[in-house]
Amino acid sequence: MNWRVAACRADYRVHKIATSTLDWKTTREDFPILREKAHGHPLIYFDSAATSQKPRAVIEALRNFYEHENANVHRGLHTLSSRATEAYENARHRVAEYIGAASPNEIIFTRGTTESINLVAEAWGRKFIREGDVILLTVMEHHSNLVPWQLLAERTGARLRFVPVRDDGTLELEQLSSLLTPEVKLFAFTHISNSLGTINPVADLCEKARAVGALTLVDAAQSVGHLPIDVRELGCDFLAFSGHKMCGPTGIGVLFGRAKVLDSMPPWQGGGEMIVSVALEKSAFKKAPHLFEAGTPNIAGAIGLAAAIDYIESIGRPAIFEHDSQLSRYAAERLKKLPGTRIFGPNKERGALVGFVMDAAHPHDLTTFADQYGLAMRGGHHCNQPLMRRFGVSGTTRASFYFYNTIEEIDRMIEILHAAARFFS
Ligand code: 7TS
Repeated sequence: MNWRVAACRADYRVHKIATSTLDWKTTREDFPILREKAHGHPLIYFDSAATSQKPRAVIEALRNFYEHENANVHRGLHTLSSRATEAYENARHRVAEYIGAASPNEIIFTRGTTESINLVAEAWGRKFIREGDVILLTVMEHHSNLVPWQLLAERTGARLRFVPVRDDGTLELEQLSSLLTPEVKLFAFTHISNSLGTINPVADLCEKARAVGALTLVDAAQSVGHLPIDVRELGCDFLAFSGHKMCGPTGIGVLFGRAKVLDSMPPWQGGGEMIVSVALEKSAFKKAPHLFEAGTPNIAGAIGLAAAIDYIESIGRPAIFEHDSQLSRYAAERLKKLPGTRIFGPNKERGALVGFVMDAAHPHDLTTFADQYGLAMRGGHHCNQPLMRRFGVSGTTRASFYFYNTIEEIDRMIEILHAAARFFS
């Protein structure tokens, strides 16, 4: 099976890629912030699931834009405006290539995953969802793939259904045949869980949804910077992600929508940029993607995101995936052996993170303790309150990784956690 297909399927064999030929230590030097200290200790940044760090190439792209190209887009006839417009539209092309979209017109720039999902719930949902319709979700969704659907359901009388999660952190897929009935109009689910690390079989789920006539929305916030994604191989109708979790700036994200679906949708926000002509009582609108980008967009953000894509592709997503997987498997193995520690998520393949709880301390106390030693993790519910409830905990401590992290940093984390266990008990 080719790598890209493997990345889309449940069958996640870790392909033997010569990661040893990549010099990860040199790659690390591309990230100036990793030289910072916290409380006098070298920083160990294990919070990339919240936001990744930024390589110099992205920082330079932002600086270059503001120093040489800054102007508004799509409106001025002067030199800088042409430069800015060209750079912004090139960024759209770059994103389309990166996720295998058929056309740049399928790429809408948003503020991030949250805004992308809200756009679908508001624009698509308002037109196509009626009382009695069903939106199918899973119990492992981030609040941003939950709350917009709750709001839509309240407004329209639609119902929400949920695919349950097994004890091992995978979805109860055997329930799908009874959940995916013809009333289901949309199945929205995450590619990789931000608390469990579970990698869902996206292509299979999309195929099953299509069989009952439901559209699909994939929340790719935790996957798009870590492994190859091709929306046509996945067969999804929408895909949402954020730039800041994949080496890009904050405040920029993407909604991919299949052209036919976008063309069927009314606008969401109204304003400049999305119109062809405006009279006092009525307006005529542009087509997608501009229809969904009212107002001045995050121009620098889009250009920074394109630089992040170039940077990630210069390393290669298969290599990144393998490196991340090695880190998370190693961390899971070592954490399992820590006395009084429970880890969450699947045993075999997992995304670049491990969530755990230690009997000795509450996740907030543990995370605060770790920070004293320069170790940045996240403690809490990770915007997954229903999932935490499912596992009978109020929160977890989460160590999340990216290709700039090392095995030595995980060894240091384990030492710090031993010290925490001694301190708290
Ligand atoms: N979906 C998933 C799976 C996520 O992990 C996140 C952010 C979002 C959606 C929302 O992304 P945003 O960029 O629009 O905020 N997750 C996390 C996290 O796990 N810790 O901090 C943010």
